[in-house]
Amino acid sequence: MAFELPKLNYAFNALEPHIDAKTMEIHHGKHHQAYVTNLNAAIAGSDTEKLSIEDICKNISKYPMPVRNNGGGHYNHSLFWEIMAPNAGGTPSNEVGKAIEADLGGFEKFKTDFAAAGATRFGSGWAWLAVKADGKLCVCSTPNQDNPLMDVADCKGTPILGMDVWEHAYYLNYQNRRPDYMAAFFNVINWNKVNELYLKAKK
Ligand code: MN3
Repeated sequence: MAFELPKLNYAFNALEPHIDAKTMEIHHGKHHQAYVTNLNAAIAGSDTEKLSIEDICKNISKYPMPVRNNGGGHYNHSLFWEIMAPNAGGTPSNEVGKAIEADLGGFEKFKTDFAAAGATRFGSGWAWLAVKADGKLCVCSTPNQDNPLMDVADCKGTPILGMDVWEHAYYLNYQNRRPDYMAAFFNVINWNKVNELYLKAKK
């Protein structure tokens, strides 16, 4: 088995009331598990099994669509679980918070731009905060399970924060109210983890 479903660092109900337990249970145990199972099936017996998910994403144009969709799904969700936490949110004052001020015109503007990236993504996809090759932050979105690591992405960089705007991420609790889900998401962002990823990406 090349890839495995990562364990959550918190209980399914730990992000309530912002993200409900049933959504977390299905999202992690069914959706993410399916990406892992389908990725493993797509690469079974090939040398791709020896690669990291990051390296697969970086050269995704060389792979068939099942690897792009399920490999992206595995990478994106593994990041997603880590950048959320109970008793989180707020305004970051750490290094990434300072970089948001310097590179993105301040935290309020970042919130507006990040929500707009999620709101204007038609259908399914992700909104991202990423570190570009020049070390500066950027906000963007990708369709389906693509991400900024992929060589096919319109916006390229190292993702440090991702927001899933597929309906399966919010429909049980928020139905069609994607903006309400996105507003709630800001209450569970684990800025300590985002900062850790920011510092690592800057190296
Ligand atoms: Mn999802």
